[in-house]
Amino acid sequence: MPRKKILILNGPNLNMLGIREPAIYGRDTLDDIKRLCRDTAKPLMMSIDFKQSNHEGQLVTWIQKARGKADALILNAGAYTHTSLAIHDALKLIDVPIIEVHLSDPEQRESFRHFSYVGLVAHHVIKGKGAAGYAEALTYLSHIWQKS
Ligand code: DHK
Repeated sequence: MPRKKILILNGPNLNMLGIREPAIYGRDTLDDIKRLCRDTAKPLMMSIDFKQSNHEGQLVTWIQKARGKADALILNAGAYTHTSLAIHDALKLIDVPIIEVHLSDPEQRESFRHFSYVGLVAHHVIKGKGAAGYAEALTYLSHIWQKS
């Protein structure tokens, strides 16, 4: 069976993980999370493309380019989760499983983090599990593909 290609996108300020509010986001850096994803993906016969941008338009472009190329998308859109209709619309262009991931649990935080434009189109949401949530997203995908 060919390796499944997973696009993992990270939004604004996630490049600052490790330094950024560690009590909320943990001490893992984005490179640590990338390594965790690589290590988790390998035995699951998945290849990953792991990216981060602080720019909404860049994230939209990457989502558009995933059309017909990626087999699934794991997305932590950072603050754009709660604001970006543009990312929401781009997600509707791709016909693959979308897993929304958050390190923290936005619903346990300020009310302005409770609504998610990504959640309206995501197949599954993993939140509040820190870096381990990314690994769980990969495992979740392998389970849905095993069943199908
Ligand atoms: C990351 C962010 O940057 C916040 O803006 C979101 C999310 C929560 C996270 O928990 O990974 O509200």
